[in-house]
Amino acid sequence: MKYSNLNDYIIELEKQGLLLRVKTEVSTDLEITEITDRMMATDGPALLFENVAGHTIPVLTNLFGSHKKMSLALGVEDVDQIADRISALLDTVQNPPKSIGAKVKLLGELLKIAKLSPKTVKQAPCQEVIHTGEQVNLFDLPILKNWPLDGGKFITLPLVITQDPKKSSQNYGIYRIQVYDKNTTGLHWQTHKGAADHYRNTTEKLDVSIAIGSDPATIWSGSAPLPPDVDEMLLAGFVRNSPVKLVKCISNNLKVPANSEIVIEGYVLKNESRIEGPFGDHTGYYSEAADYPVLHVTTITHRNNPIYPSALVGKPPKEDYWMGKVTERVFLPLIKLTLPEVHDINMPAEGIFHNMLIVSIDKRYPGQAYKVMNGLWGMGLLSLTKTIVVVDKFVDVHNISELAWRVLCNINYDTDILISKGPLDDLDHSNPSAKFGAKLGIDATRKIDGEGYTSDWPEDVEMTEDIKQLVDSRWKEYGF
Ligand SMILES: Cc1cc2nc3c(=O)[nH]c(=O)nc-3n(C[C@H](O)[C@H](O)[C@H](O)COP(=O)(O)O)c2cc1C
Ligand SMILES: [Mn+2]
Repeated sequence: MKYSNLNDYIIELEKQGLLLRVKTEVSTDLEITEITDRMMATDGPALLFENVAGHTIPVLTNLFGSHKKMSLALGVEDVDQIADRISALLDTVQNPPKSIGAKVKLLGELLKIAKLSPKTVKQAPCQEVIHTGEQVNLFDLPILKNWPLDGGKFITLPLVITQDPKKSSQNYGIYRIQVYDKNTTGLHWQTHKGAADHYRNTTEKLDVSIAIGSDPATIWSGSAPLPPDVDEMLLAGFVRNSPVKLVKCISNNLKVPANSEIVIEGYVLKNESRIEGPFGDHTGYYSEAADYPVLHVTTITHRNNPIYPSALVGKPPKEDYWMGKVTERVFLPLIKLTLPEVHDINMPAEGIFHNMLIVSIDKRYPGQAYKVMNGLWGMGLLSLTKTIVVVDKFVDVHNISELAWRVLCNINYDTDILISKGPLDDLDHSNPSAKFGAKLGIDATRKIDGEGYTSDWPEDVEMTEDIKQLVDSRWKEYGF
């Protein structure tokens, strides 16, 4: 395990020259956003604002704002290493070994996973200071107003914890929180998210706890779209290589990461809602104000000297892009379990995740591109994807120039387009009947027998290997 808490990560960032401490007094009202936005745009360091007007708690921003920081945050050279560990594990489970020695090794691997399950502890740093009842005041926290037309102050990096009333498993999701007054907030869990499902299953009252600031793997795991009832803390434990320690909350029975900086405990009532938003969202537009459940805060606990982390979203790419890129890499091996022909995927920044997914496939039979589109549209939060573009395995999905060339050449608008239907992301503002609507699938693969293509598919323009070798060997002779 690389980091036992957020401060360990700050120390590492500083060691790597990836953190700046800002000692000048700054305001939580737009100023920190503008400074952070400029730093993020130039691939700058994380920022620790130590002198926040009206507050004693420092604010940490841009903690995840690049591929390099995300790798450092998850304790690896490159985030692909985590995907490789998942692939290796799936491989051993899918192809159980025959020899006794290898079987013992597999058992060892599985036991290691069991050891990475979250553990409950009795005492926790996040409960060093406890505020209950009249002492609860959300305005003590240096919560930012991010963009000029925002409806108020928003907590943008909270780990929101709920439990399905019908089950024992907890869900962890990052859903922004708007502060209404000193002890009530909005809770922006969107229709298709884990907590929204728990709320739908609630008859009267649902307990909610919110952990702010933990070790980076634990924070990130809240953004991972795991299937319902798969514990985000097991994923965090796997990434950290060490189990997450949880502690029971003071005023409800939920468990929160013990190493959190700040914890907000409370409950929501069924059938109580209030206007939440507008908010300068990760789409680059303000998301519309709409009704969301109201959190009644019962208790706030924190460390002796807490740090308040905040994520900046807005016109892409922002911090959510880098967090989501890790998810894209980590989930690729899991997508391949169901759709083995998938070679690679890319969710480009401009597509803000739900608007575009580009997928390359090893195509073997007619119509396979449509199988893959339909498969993806049936898979968890990928069901919200508005546009899916399918290309052949040899196309580099991360090279948008190559991709545009291939797609524009290959596509026949009469035959290669599928307009389908399904759920849409709550943040999609293009469709008047939000949350449900049209999707576009583009089959830009090479057409084969059985797909109604009657000519021979043209060859790529390429030089022969022998001429390349000849020119290689004579290169000096040409006198360049
Ligand atoms: C910085 C950041 C902010 C986010 N804000 C929200 C939000 O306000 N509402 C929401 O539903 N999802 C939000 N998400 C996306 C969810 O965290 C993500 O969909 C995750 O899978 C939710 O967990 P769940 O699958 O357990 O519901 C945000 C993600 C990030 C990285
Ligand atoms: Mn979940």
